[in-house]
Amino acid sequence: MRTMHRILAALSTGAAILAVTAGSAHADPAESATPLVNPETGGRYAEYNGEYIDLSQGWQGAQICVEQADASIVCYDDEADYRAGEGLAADGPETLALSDCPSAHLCLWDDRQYAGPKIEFRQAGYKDLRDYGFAERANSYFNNRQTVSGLFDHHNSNGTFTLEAGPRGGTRDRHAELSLLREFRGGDGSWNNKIDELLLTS
Ligand SMILES: [Ca+2]
Ligand SMILES: [Ca+2]
Repeated sequence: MRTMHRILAALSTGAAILAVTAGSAHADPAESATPLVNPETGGRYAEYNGEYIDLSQGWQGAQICVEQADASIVCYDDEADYRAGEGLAADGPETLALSDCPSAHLCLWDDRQYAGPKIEFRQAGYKDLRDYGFAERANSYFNNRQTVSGLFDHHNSNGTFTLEAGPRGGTRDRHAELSLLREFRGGDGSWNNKIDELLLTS
C-alpha cells in the first residue's frame, strides 16, 4: 500500500480522496446477482451476449464495456446495442465524441479522439485495468464526473507516473485534450497506451 499512499498524497485534493480505500466501492458479491471477480485470475467478469466473460483474458469481440451501479460489468458489440442496453438515446452518425461518455462516468477509449473500444467506470475506488483487460490500451479519456480521478502508469522502468484527470469544468479539466498522445508523461514520452490503473474519487 505504500505506493498507493504516495499516489494519494500526489493527488493532493484532500479528504475526498483520502476517504477512498481499495476495494471499498465493491458491491458485496452476496448481494449481487452477477459474479464480480474470477478467483483464479483476479479478472473481472462481464456479462456479454448472455454469458460471462473474464475481461482479463480478453474482450472476446466486445467493443464497449460499462461498469454498472452495482459494480458488475456489461459489455456490448456495438454502439447501438450499448445505447439500447444502457437506456441512452439513439445517437446520430457522428458517434466518436466526448458526448459518448455519460455524466458521472470516467471513460477510456483504445484509440485517439474517442474512438475504438471503450470502457466506462462509475464506482469510486481503484481499478487495476489488467483485471478489466484494458491495461496499456487507452489513447483517449474523459473524466465526466464531479471529482478528480487519477490515472496511473506503473509498469515501466521509471516507477509510477500519475496524471490527474480533473472533473469537467474544474481547474484540471483535461476533457478538451484530443488524445493522450498530447499529454506528456515524463520519462520516455506520452501517456499513449500506458495507463495501468485508475482511482475514481467519490
Ligand atoms: Ca490503444
Ligand atoms: Ca504502464
